[in-house]
Amino acid sequence: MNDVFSGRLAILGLGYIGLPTAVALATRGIEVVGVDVKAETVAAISRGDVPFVEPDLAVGVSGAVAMGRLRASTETPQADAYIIAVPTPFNGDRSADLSFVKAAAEQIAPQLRPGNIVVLESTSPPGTTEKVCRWMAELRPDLRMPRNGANGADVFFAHCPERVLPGRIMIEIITNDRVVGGLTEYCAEKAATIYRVFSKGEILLTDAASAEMAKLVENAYRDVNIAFANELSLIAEKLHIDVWEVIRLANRHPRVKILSPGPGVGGHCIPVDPWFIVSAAPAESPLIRTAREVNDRRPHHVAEQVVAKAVRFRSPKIACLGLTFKANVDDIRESPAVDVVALIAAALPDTEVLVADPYVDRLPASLADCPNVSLVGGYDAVDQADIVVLLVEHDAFKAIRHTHLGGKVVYDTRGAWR
Ligand code: SAJ
Repeated sequence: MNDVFSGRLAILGLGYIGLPTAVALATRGIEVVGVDVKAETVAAISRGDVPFVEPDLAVGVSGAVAMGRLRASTETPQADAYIIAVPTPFNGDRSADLSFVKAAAEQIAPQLRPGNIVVLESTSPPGTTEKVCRWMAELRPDLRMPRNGANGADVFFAHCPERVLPGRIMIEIITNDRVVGGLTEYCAEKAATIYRVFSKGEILLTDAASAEMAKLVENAYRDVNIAFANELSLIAEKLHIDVWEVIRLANRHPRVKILSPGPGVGGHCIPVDPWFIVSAAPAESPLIRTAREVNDRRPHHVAEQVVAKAVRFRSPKIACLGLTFKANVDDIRESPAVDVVALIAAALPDTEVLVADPYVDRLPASLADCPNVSLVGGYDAVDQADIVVLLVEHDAFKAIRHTHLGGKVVYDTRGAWR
C-alpha cells in the first residue's frame, strides 16, 4: 500500500523539528495545528513569524499561515494524526527525561478517536513508543491499542526519528530517507502515509524499538568519530605535529574520512543521545562512554591552552570569536564555545574577554554574570585583542584577513584560518 495521508494533523512541540515539519505538511495542503506550551511561540507563529533562525523556515511559516493551512495553539485539538516533537533532555543520571513526552501523551489522550495515528518524533530510548501507547491506554481504556499479531486496533503508534541537520533543515526534511518504526507492521504503514506527503527520500519501515535505537546510534557514531579527531588533536599537540595536515593527508586514503577536531561537541543531540545508549546498557558501551568523556573534556583543554598563552602577557585582552554550538546557526544550546569563554573568564578574573558572534545579540545567562566578559563586534574584538581564539567557524569569521590578525597570538580551534 502506498497511501498518502489527508486530513487534519496536530504537532506537539513547535521547536527546531516540529515547526519545520508543520511547514512541510501545511505547504503541501495538510491542515496543521501546531501546539506549544509557550504562549510567546504560539503568538509569534500566529503572526507568521519564526522564533529562531533557520534558512528558508521564515518564508515557509509566513506562507503556510497566510494560506490558512497552519495555525498555532496552546491547546491540543482533535485531529486525525498527532506528531510528538517535544524535547527529551537527560536526567541527573543521564537517563532520558521523558516528562515532556508524557505530558504530550496526556494532552492527546482525551482527544483520541478510532482511526487516529500517533507518531513520536522526539529522540527516545528503545521502548518509549511502547510506553506512550501504555500511558494512553491507561487514560483511554475504551480504545483498542495495537498488539503484534492481533488485528483491529483503534489507534496506530509509530516512532519516526527526525534526522535533519540544523542549518539545512528545510532541505534535509524533504530529501533525507525516513525510518518509520511501528508498534505493529500496520502501525508503521499508517504512519508512513504522513511522511509520503512531503518526503522525497525513501521511507524505511521497521519496528519501533529498532527505529528508536537507529536514531541514537546515528548520533553516537558521529560522537565517536569526532572524539577520534579530538584525541588525534591532543596527540598531535604533544608530538608537535600539525593535526590538520595529518588529517588532510590521511583523508586521501579512499576508506578514511576523519572528522574535524574542535572545542567540543554541542547542540541538543550529539552530546545527549549517546548517554541514552550508555544508560540502557552501561557495561556494554565503554567506547561510546569514553567518546562522550573525550568530547566533554575539550572545552576545558581549550581554555587551559588559552590561559597558558595569556600568562605570557602583563594584562592581555582576549577575543573569543563564536558562541553558537556550530557554524552559521544562532543556536547556543549545549555550546562548548560558551563553556570555553566561561572557563577562561573564571580562570583569569582580571583579564578582559571580548566575545563576538554575528548570530548572538545578548550574552547567555552563564556569561552575563561574568564582570570581565563583554559582547562586541567581530572586528572590534580582533582589533583590541592580544590573543584571538576562534571557537566557531562562522563564514563571517573565516573571511577575516590574515593581515587583521598580524602581531596577535592566534588560537584557531577549528582549523578555519589555515
Ligand atoms: N563537530 C566537530 N567536528 C566535526 C563535526 C562536528 O567538532 O567534524 C561539532 C560541531 O561543531 C557541533 C557538534 O559537533 O558542536 C554537532 O554538530 P553536527 O553538525 O555534527 O550535528 P548537529 O548536532 O547539528 O545535528 C546532528 C546530526 N546527526 C548526525 O549527523 C548523525 C543531525 O542529522 C541530527 O538530526 C541531529 O544531530 C539530531 O537532531 O539528532
